[in-house]
Amino acid sequence: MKDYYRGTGWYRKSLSLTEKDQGKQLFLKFEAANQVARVFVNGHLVGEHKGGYTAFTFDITPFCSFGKKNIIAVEVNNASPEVPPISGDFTFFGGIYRDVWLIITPKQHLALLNNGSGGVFIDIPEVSQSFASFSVRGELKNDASTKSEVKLIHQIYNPEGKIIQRLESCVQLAPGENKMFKNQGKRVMNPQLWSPEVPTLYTVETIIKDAKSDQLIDKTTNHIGFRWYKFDGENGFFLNGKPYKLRGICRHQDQKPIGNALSDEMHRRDMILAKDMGANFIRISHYPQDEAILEQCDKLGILAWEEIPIIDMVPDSKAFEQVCETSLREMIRQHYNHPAIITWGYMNEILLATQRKYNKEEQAPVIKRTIDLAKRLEQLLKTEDPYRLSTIAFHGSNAYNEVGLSSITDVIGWNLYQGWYGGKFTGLDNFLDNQHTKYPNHPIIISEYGAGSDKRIHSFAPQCFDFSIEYQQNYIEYYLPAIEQRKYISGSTLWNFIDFSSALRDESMPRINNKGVLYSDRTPKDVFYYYKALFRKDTPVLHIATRDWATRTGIQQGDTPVLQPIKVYSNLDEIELFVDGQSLGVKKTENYNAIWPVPFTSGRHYVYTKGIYNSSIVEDGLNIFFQTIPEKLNRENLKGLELAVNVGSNSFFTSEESGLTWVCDKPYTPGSWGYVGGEIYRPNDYSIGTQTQIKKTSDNPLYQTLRTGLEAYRFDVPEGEYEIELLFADIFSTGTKILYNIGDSKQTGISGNVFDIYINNRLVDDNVSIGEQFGYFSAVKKRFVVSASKEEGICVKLFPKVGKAFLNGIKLRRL
Ligand code: GCB
Ligand code: CA
Repeated sequence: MKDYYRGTGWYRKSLSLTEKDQGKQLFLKFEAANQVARVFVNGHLVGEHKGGYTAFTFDITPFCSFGKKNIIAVEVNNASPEVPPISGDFTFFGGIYRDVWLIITPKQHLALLNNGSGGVFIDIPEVSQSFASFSVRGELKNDASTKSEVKLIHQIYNPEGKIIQRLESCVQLAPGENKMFKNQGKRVMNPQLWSPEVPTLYTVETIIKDAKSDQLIDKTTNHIGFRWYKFDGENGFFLNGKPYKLRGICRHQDQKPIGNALSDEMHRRDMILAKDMGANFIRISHYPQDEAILEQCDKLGILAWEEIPIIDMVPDSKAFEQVCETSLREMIRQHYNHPAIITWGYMNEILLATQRKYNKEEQAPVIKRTIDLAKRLEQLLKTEDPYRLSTIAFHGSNAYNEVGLSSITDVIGWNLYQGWYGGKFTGLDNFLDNQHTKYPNHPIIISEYGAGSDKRIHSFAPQCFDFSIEYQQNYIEYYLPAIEQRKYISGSTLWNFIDFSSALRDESMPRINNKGVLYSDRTPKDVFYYYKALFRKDTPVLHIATRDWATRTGIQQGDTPVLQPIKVYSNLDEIELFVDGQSLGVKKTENYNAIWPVPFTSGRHYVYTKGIYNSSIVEDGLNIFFQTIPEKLNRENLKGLELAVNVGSNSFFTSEESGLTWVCDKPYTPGSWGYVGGEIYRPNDYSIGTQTQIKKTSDNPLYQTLRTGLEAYRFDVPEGEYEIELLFADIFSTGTKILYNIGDSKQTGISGNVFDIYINNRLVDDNVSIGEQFGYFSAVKKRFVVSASKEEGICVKLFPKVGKAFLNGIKLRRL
């Protein structure tokens, strides 16, 4: 829902504690609750936490009763103006959505109240081929009313599981004392390095024992990795001393229809998919995510950038800035030990809303507080973690350089959408080369690039913002080589790995941002295999790129088979394609694909491809179900035909509900069918139709395009009885023409178009005013039974009375 619930929700749980638990210390750890949580035990407020994406821990011991039931109540609110983000292109699902732990420790224990962290931090100030140095720090807490003496032990295991070091010390703890420790390890000589190719992990076990009895009291385990890296403005990224391209993804944490409440295995599955695609880098966007993600990145070898969600604009609120600082500290402490993380981030497109909302003068104070906050966060980040770098993501505006934001962090991320939110693909090259010439020392990551796609939409003339699968492929096939070619670009993270929930978005799939290369259910789109072909050299990739369009329709001239291109993504040099057993020839791949024009007739066809990798055969095959639509209409080919046309569009649209395909529009020629007069409705020069949701239909894209100023729609059919269905939605509007402007619902209909409808010169409907009569942005179908005449078949004429006539779709069926 666009207007989803933002407010308070309550959770309640009873917890039975026995006498045995008395004398222990009890903690509740919430891995996350969005956005503000207040925790009560037996009616007492234990604590409050602000921030929806980081963990927090409370000591509940003083509020518990032993030998009976305890009531834990949690109030969570997802409507706080103090908690970042205040806006953003994703749904702020509320509530407790990650795991909650009850942790029971003895009175002496490793401190657990340090910003939701595990409490033990392993610093690795130096790593090289020859040695790595490290130390372990943390705090010990004595919650008893008596003093105590404990042994603190750290055992370091090598990747083979052998103890290579043991650090032991004795610690005296006064009653109630919280004591810091920092233990320096010995150098690890010739460390086995961690890398995406070989993600080698060492283990650090931290143990406390009673000094006298030697009994185990508390224990925690951390995994660490030894690697070093740098970003260079001229030469890009380096890992363990070698140039290394960061090939990455951005990932949101939701999955339809469960929102944010993914299980750990679902998080881990996403990282397995990323690894399978060949990614070696992830931008954990736009907020800290589940521990399971980081754990999996360490294990699989995926470098990571993790960030806190300060998005669009910094509001004038001290409380907000306070939460930003807390969230940054929590994120860093909670994920400090993960070798996967190389950079921390804290802002995304922070001048975007500022620029849109305010004029130049009004912007000054907003920009000032943004820069002040960025500087404070940068300092905090470096204090918290002197060994990692900082990154910030900008949208494609030079303002970030002008106001000085680009010189605050170590690395700059550019979110670039040339050829999507306006402009042309080549705008990407121009922007980047220009930036690099002007600021050659700025290390650059392309922190976002992407295009939406909807598997119901296909086109042989794909164009910007048509949401066709083919346009997304073209976009990505252009961007990725452009990024790969430039040595100075450290890497990129595509937007987005998976289609995700964005409540305010309309477009072709309302409530979904469909720029994913996987659908929300994690099925890969075909373009996933383009990435895989380009990213992976260690395995053969051969994929017929038409799983997204295996049920096809085509307009057929006479009896000649319909030629339609079939693309294969592959990292092999040469591949061959077969259709129904016939070879269509061997082709060399170019930019990891090859395309064949394939002749189709109605029915099922088996498409098969093969190639050779390391002297063994690699193959792929699938069935394509093809339906022809006659170009010329005669008595025979009309039988059983439902001729449906997506008027005002170059795209085929297949309804998910009925399975019917609405073919792309075409001009009328004698003997055939098509439109007469008018033009495709374009609100601006780079997109078509409207992006606003159409009510009363699930076939949004069909109604989102139309032909305006249309004079007639003709079908040269033989005599007989037919059913004609006309589809309308009045999508003309005032208001913004900016494409990336989600949440702006102020679009209002303006049309005032009034027209009469004639079919074969008979008035069938008069003074039709779609918007006025049926509501703007609302789907309407009008169906008529008509007799075709010998002279003109069927001719639907639209006569404007006020403004212009228009039509969004039309369907013909012989009765
Ligand atoms: C962006 C934002 C991201 C959006 C994306 C989009 O620049 O950083 O949050 O989801 O564009 O799809 O428009
Ligand atoms: Ca249409």
